[in-house]
Amino acid sequence: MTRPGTVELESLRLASYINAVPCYICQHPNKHTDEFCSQCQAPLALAHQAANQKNPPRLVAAIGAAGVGKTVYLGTLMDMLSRQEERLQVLVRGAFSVNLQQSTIAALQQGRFPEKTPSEPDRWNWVHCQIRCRRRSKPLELIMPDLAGEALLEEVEHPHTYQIIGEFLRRCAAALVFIDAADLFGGSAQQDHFTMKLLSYLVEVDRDLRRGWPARPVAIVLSKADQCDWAFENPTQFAQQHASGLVRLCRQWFRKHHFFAASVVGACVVGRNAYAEEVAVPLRVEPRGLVDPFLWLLRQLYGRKLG
Ligand SMILES: Nc1nc2c(ncn2[C@@H]2O[C@H](COP(=O)(O)OP(=O)(O)OP(=O)(O)O)[C@@H](O)[C@H]2O)c(=O)[nH]1
Ligand SMILES: [Mg+2]
Ligand SMILES: [Zn+2]
Repeated sequence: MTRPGTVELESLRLASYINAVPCYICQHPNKHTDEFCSQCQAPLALAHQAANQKNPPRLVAAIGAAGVGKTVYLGTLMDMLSRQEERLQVLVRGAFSVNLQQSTIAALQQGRFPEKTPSEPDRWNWVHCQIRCRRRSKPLELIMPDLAGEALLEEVEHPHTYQIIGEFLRRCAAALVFIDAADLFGGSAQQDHFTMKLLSYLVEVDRDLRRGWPARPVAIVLSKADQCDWAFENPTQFAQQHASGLVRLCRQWFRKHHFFAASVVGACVVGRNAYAEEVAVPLRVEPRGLVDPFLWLLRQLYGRKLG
């Protein structure tokens, strides 16, 4: 018996690609009306915004284990930079790019940390920002998504689970790699191991010595440094002492890398949420060292032109 069904005519399928929008991350052609790429789930708003640009936006990765502080760092950094009037002016492009700073700042103002980033790619916040500096007439454009640490771990352990992560990291121009300084200080080797796996994954994605990751700038950010103040005094020495494997790997593979220490809050206490679970409660928002890694990356990417 033949079952009734609907078969899309080949001519109709081809017609739908005449106005196709190539995804900005994986280049897959999508329907103009789609919100997310059907292949990798990146928002098509990125492709629409980039379409009218002479200089296509460059991709910057912010990566690290789950709970390392990526969301808090990115949201606060974007909020600080978009208010700054001197040196460098940052303008966040498109309403969907504002979500990250809005939700982070709202949470911190209410005396809590923002929610964990969901693993589903269509729920990630993608920041597309325009950077104006004195010495350049043309603005620079960057795209930085706030990826979920759990999705990163899954992709690193089982490559191709999250196609979007592989495609994105292959095309990135630079990376901010986060490692939890408080955990390292507490003697945990987990952070060191995961970050080493993550950096090895980057090299696997593109190991070309001239254009691949060995030549791209990598800023390693020791996050939550408020918990171990001396990380601020000498971040490289701190890393050597508490994450020696990572330091060795960086020296071996990444020609342009630098260690930084950063923290968003001045201090935290342990409180309880509505389900009586223990959670960290930020006492004061007191950002330290947030802008330096970002500025360093920009200088590596744009050199003297940055001003
Ligand atoms: N002491 C201190 N704790 C921080 C800081 N930033 C983040 N935290 C703590 O780290 C937790 C996780 O921060 P997030 O920014 O959500 O971490 P994430 O890397 O985005 O995690 P995923 O979304 O799971 O990938 C927060 O809930 C806080 O408890 C900081 O600057 N200092
Ligand atoms: Mg997050
Ligand atoms: Zn895609």
